[in-house]
Amino acid sequence: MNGRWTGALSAVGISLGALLAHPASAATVLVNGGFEDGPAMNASGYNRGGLPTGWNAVPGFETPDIASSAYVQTGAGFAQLLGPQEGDRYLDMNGMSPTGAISQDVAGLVAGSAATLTFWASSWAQNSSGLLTASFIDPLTSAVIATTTLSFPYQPSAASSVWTEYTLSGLVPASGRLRVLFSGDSSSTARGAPGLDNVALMASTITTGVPEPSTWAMMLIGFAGLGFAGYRKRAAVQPIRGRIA
Ligand SMILES: [Ca+2]
Repeated sequence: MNGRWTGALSAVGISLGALLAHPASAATVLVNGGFEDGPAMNASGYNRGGLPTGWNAVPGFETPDIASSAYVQTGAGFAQLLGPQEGDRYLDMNGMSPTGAISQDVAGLVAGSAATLTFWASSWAQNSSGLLTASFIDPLTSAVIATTTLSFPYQPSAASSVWTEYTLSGLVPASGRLRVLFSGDSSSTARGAPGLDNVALMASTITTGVPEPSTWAMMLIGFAGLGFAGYRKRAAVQPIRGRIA
């Protein structure tokens, strides 16, 4: 196969590859990052032991609570607790006893691309100090790709508890999958782990389906190159036949 054919076929190959799978721009890929969807709240305005939609409980840990703004607003006895950072609900990482951990797996990401997790957390007023660990895990190998542990000091009142945004960055492993894991402080039984809300994962996703106009243009250029290479080959052969005749 001569160079022209190789080049033309390469162009077509790239185009077909782009047709089957091409990376899109970075997108938010987590489900229910604001913890707004999940089991119904009880009469006191919270859910204990139920999982938010899209999230998994991590074996070995208790399921965290879902707390809502109603919980905070249920009379003066709850005024020391924490309101949501976003929407009507957030997650109480204290869990039932003594702590909790949740995770969500995401697939179809571009291997080697950068992923950025953002989330908001805050101390619970009048609880003890506590820890929150956020991690990226490769679901296939269980390797820890990136992790950060945050400390939340004791706060005397709800007014002194402030939601703060945090970031975790890492590279998508060869599997194209990421597990986002949050775990509370397991060393304390004094309900010290913080509230968690408004979690988002920005990552490049591999998309399939109808190609974009630019992809069609690449394919047409590739096929045109293939036809042109065939024409040049026939044109180059013709004079040789002439001499033989
Ligand atoms: Ca929320």
